[in-house]
Amino acid sequence: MSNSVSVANEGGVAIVTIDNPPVNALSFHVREPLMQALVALRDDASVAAIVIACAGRTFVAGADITEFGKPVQQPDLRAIVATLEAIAKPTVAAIHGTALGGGLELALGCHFRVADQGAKLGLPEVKLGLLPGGGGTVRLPRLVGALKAMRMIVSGTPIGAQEAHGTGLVDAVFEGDLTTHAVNFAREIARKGGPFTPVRERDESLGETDLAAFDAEAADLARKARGLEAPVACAQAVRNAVTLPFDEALAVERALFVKLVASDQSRAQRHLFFAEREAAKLPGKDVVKRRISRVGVIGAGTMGGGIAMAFANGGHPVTLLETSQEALQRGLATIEKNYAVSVTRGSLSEDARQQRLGQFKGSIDHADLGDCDLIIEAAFEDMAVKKEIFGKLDAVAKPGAILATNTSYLDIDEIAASISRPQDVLGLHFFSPANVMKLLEIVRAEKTAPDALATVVDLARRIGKVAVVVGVCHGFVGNRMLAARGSESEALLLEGATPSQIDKAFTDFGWPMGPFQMGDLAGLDIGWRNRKARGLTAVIADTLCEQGRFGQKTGRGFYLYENGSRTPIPDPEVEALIRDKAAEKGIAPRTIAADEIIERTLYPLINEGAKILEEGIAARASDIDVVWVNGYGFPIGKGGPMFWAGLVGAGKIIERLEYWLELTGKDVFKPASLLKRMAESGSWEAGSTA
Ligand code: T1G
Repeated sequence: MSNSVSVANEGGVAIVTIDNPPVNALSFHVREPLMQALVALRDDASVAAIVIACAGRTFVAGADITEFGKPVQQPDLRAIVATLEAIAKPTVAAIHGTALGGGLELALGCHFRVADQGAKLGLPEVKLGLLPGGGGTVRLPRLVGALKAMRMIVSGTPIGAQEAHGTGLVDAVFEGDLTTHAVNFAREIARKGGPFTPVRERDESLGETDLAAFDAEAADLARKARGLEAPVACAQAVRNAVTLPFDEALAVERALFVKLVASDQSRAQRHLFFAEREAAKLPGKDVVKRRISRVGVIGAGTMGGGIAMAFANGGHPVTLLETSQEALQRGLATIEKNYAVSVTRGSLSEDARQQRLGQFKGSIDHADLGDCDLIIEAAFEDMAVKKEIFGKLDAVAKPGAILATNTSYLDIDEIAASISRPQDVLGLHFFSPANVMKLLEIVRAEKTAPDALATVVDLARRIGKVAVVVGVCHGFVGNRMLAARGSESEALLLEGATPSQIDKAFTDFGWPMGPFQMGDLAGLDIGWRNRKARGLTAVIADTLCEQGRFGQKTGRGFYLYENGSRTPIPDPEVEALIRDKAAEKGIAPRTIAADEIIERTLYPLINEGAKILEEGIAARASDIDVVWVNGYGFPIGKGGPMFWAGLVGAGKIIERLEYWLELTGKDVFKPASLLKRMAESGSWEAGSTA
């Protein structure tokens, strides 16, 4: 056989083992010997049954995503599944780890599937801007029903082995040596004798499909897709499984797959898949990481409480420190309430709630942080306060403890220089709510030790965060670019655009919400405090804050929010205020098109990203995309600001930036030199040649 596929024979039951680390992707060097093995075993009269298993940590986790966009090498997955499904003798997939995408489709080509109790099964292609292209949209509904299949395929969320057994996706769940169980299962099936019905012929449940309910749910999912094509195609393909003959539905699935795999949206989402993994890779050789068990968090407010929950949720004991018992109890009460809400919603079991609450220890004495391996301060955003805290940590923290600040803006080199152990200092910039938002900007200060950095990058992944290592500058990567994106917001208002028009231009682009809705959600007072600290002004937002209009939390901001509702209602008072301020500045209002709004907000965003790359604050353009998709909701179908710049064309962006520079004279429109090099070379790699 080959290194990637081997065959053993146990008393007439053939075991085909796929071995393609790390996730047994169905690369060509797996597919070719796998097809040869299946054909040989099909024709081998001494073989009574066939088990397909995988070596390593998981069953096949999908097609090889790196092969997409390249010429398909035969046999492709569809040919393998067709051959497998036509085998008359019983075939059994032995599933452990994660059977995902093409892996589950391979298993659906078998008569039977058995799973380890810890296994997960799913069709996550939608997350890559695709749909299952190996028959999953037509076979899965035949086992679990059309509605369940649509939900699984449109969400891309895998299900556990027990649930899969309950829905008929797997035929047995085992504990212990899965392959032995699978061989015994296959032998028993062969002994009982056939015929063995392939999944393609098991369409008894499809007739019960309530198409009206299916269509209603599919329409709702399409609305939530916010312009993404794959979710809509997934639902359509599953519907075809109900309404069309098998082979016709399969042909439509293939046509949809071919269209999607060539689309910009899928290229963007595949870019993000690899970008997230690339972002966690540090230059240089591997270093020994420090051991992190107990985590100390200073500050039990919104950020500190969320950060504490993020670590408790990741299984770490947490010491939560506040300046007073009253503040500490308030913080702990908020944490308890948050967990209680999760239990009520059904997203957390009562046992898990108790277990997580048991991780917390409260204190108002810094000395109690002496046994912490990592301490994160989430105190008031003021340099003097941060330095005072780090001074105390320098005295009480154990040697080798990592000392992190959650600051959003402040100079971490300055904080590190104020204590005796700058090598242990770095930034962990969480995004609110810290127990929910995936992004974690890990700020590498000038003197941060490599092992400290590697330790927190690994720790981030283990607590379910998407880590991006960034350098020290005002606002690091995300917030610095956010300032550039917002630099024209007030000018656009004063020139005639309303908050609703600007926000609609953003949501039509694919953002979950526009800048003014986002400001009202986060609280306008945060930006107001930052501007005052830096001697900056924003005439509209400042005036709103002076009137106590901080956004949702005060029921009024750029919009009105009635009776605690989160639905923004345009406020004529705000629009009148904007008109008055414009008149004071002698600005005559005009109609502003959505394209202009996008140019004057997102092109400065990209330009600032180019400057950040030039300065080495971010190591890769794809790191910037990971920040913006995971921290700010940049539409995944556009791949992040830097990937999207490639779709728009750097040359066009430069031309428009220069137009607005000429008109406004503002620095945000001055094209970065790397943006110009991108226009020439087509690559963000500094100094790259085409
Ligand atoms: N193809 C190629 N490489 C892959 C891969 C894949 N399918 N999955 C993972 N890798 C690489 C990944 O880039 C990383 O590389 C290493 O494996 C470890 O991954 C026809 C069209 C399985 C849950 O979408 O969800 O089948 O960084 O860091 O955290 O219908 O990998 O080490 O160089 O993520 O333990 C459908 C994608 C494909 C599953 C494991 N399948 N993978 O998570 O490890 S499309 C998927 C995952 C398809 C068919 C369709 C996760 C994982 P490197 P990792 P992990």
